[in-house]
Amino acid sequence: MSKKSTFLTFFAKVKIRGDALSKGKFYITTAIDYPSSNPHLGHAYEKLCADVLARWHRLLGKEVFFLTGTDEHGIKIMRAAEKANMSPQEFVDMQSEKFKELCKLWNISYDRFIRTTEAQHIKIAQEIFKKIYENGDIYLGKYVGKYCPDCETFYTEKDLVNGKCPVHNKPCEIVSEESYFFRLSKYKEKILEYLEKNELSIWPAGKKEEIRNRLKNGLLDLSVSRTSFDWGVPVPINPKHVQYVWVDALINYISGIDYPSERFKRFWPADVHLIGKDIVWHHTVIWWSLLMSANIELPKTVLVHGFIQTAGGEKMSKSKGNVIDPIELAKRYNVDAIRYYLIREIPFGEDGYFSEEKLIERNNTELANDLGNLVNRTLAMIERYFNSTIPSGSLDNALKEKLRLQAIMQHMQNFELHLALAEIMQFVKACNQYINEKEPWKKQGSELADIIYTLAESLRVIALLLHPFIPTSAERIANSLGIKITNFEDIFSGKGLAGNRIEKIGILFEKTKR
Ligand code: ME8
Repeated sequence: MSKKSTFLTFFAKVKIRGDALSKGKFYITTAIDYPSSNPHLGHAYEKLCADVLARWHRLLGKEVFFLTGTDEHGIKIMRAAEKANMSPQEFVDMQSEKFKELCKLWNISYDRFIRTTEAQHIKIAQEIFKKIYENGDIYLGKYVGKYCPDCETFYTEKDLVNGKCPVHNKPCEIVSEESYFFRLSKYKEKILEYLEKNELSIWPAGKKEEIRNRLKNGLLDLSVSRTSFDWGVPVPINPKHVQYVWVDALINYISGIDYPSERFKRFWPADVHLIGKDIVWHHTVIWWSLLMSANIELPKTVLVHGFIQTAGGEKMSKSKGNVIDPIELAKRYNVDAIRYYLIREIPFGEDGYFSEEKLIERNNTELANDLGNLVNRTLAMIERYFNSTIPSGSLDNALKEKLRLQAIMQHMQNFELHLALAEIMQFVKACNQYINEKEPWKKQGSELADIIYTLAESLRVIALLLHPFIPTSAERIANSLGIKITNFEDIFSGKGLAGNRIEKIGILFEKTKR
């Protein structure tokens, strides 16, 4: 068997639920953020997790569409604009740029950034509303009840905690106005049935249980229009009303892929709607019912990440004013180090704390020491012993076996991003240990060539596997070996690295102090 095919053969053994490497599409969305104030770390974290998944599926060879954006209507935005002495449109134009800047700085590889004030979105939001109305699921009534403007959500007395919004711990406003209602109650049984039938409809399973229990307490029809302000999508059947901002916002997931065009047909249903734990109800009960009413297929998975809290354990949120500015953070630290830290530190699906000390610690030990040293030692040896050209050699089986590719694939498939990353870094450690044990500086001839070739090929696999997590650094490693990162198949079926000239890349991760 030729050397170049050894990793490929190994890779070919990896079969995850039969479809890991299948071609096909992967459509992933994040929540669209309220630009009523500046982006916070929770927004950045969500985009980061989606980016890791999007990049991973590109590596698998899938056609990926990654949608993110801003949710620009509603009373919360209107009030924020008033406070800033601007028109709502001027205000969201300014604010949405900050979310785009966040994406740029954090290297978020979205395919489309949607804004709900775009004409195309408004048109589609109106079409869907009309379709649901024509299907007999919308009727005119009067809403009298409690509303939290911070989460733009209606609450019943039962939902409140000590009479206050359960998310923001603030008193709700009393709303009493003519409103269109959506027959949400009609879909209760169908939603329960969908939850039963589809294993991955909501992940993690605990969140699914929460929705099931809440549903069992009953389901009321939903007020889907407002008349007391006008910053929203006009209701097509009665322009005195604007659409409830959540109905308008949820429709972004289909307007973002140009419903009902060819692109929509290609990518819908969404494979993953990635969201935070406070909006699971909206993305399951409300969204699924709207889709069912409009005769549109349901998304495959609503994937729920945890919340990032401040060191004191408080939930971080704009309305609480305890936010960490992810734009400022990205200017102070290597973005790959921030990305690495967040994914490695917080078990995906659980809440986690952000601590600058821990960020620095992981940067200095795992990235600068473990990964940086492996890259620098390997490149330095290729330069010194082989005049900067990767030698040909045989791969060391013992080291190769330490790459638990199957476990990594399985973790990614199970949304255990933190475990996948931990596994990859175990292999990095194993490579460093390999150098220490083999002592290449004491070897010569083919023995030395085998060690160096093994290290170069291992670095190539490491660069590829780390690419979704730390894309800039992974590309630097790949460039140093004279290769480009495309996808697994290309890399594993491409020719071996022997004969490639290396480029030294300097320090991959600087050690930092606070
Ligand atoms: O809810 N940690 O917008 P949003 C992690 N516009 N994630 C957090 C977080 C934290 N501390 N705080 C918020 C909205 N998030 C709506 C969504 S989608 C059709 C409309 C997450 O700006 C939150 O859970 O309040 C949500 O997924 C996203 O950030 C946007 O929150």
